Amino acid sequence: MVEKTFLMIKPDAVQRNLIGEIVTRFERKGFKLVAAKLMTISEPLAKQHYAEHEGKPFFNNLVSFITSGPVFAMVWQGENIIESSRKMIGKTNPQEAEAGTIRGDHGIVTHRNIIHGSDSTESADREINLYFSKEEIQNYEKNVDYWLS
Ligand code: RTP
Ligand code: MG
Repeated sequence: MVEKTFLMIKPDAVQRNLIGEIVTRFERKGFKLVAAKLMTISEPLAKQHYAEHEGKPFFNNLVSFITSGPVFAMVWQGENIIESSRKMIGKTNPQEAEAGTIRGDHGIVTHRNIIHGSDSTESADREINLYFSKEEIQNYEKNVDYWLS
């Protein structure tokens, strides 16, 4: 099934010049970028985004980290992309994430783990709507051969 998911390059990876590296992985995989923006998340938006973790010991640090600098928010589209992108991202703790995954290849600590990805169709819908208006999401076909001639 063709799905959309919300992926967000976190402030640590923006600072470390990893936007291009990460976007390239999803492009090479064959997924389609349908929305993107560099933005700074407000505290209320951060709390809404991570509402499921409210009250947990790491919640306050998570909110201050995610609001500490620009993030690169994106919507990607593709077959089974929600599960597939979570696999490409790897486990929450980069030290447990397999080599070859984004967190496994580029991260060291859980509190600075490079990228966020929606974990279900419900979270994908919710998160896409939190960050993007309908007008900001593109609906387009790709035809590489056309643009090469
Ligand atoms: P994310 O939502 O950011 O994509 O990460 P995730 O699904 O892999 O992990 P999740 O359980 O949703 O946790 C959200 C973020 O909270 C931080 N965290 N710290 N035990 C801890 O110290 C702990 N557990 C989670 C991580 O930064 C994680 O990405
Ligand atoms: Mg999560």
